[in-house]
Amino acid sequence: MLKLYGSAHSRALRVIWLAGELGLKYEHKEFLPRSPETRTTDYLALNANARVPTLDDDGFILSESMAINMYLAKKHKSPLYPADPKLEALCWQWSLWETDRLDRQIVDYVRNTVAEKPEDRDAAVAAAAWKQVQPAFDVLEGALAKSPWLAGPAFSISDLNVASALYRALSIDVSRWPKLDAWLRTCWDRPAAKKARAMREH
Ligand SMILES: N[C@@H](CCC(=O)N[C@@H](CS)C(=O)NCC(=O)O)C(=O)O
Repeated sequence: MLKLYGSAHSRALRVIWLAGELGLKYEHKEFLPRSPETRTTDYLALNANARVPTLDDDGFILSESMAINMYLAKKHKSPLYPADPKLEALCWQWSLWETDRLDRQIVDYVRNTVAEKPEDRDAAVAAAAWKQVQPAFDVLEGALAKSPWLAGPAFSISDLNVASALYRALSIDVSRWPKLDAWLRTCWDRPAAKKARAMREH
């Protein structure tokens, strides 16, 4: 039995999107970040970080959203997971790059500019985050100017992992990076992405 811990209001969003692409059935424990459910002894035994998402695949326990997506796509022999080791490596490269360069930064920027109530925003946090988001967006723009997809000739787990992590960028103006803008919207236009997004925004 496959079980996913983590609400669509968390980084589980990217796993929900992938599960939709793969047509997987799973039990969904919609735990919110920092909720009491993530602090129980049972949950801490699955994920000592007390964070979401966590995957339980018939007793195989995995955390880290990017690793979960790579695992599921590979295990289910998805066309989204390239067989060519070089393209596979590019998928790892972009997923790790996103985690390092943008994962926290884009959330900090968007929360402190548009997502939170004005009284809860911190302009200094937003400014510091934006300083990091801009060069990372330049890198993506450069890559997407050379190729419409991040790893190989078609949409892959690489695009899914990076675009899903950029969910927050959907609510800001990124037209300064036209390739990134178009790519992000194309990725999020996929039926599984729209379904995942609807779960978050309903
Ligand atoms: N690198 C981890 C990050 C997991 C993470 O930070 N999840 C957030 C929700 S999006 C969380 O559970 N936060 C709870 C906390 O900070 O205590 C991943 O990608 O899975």
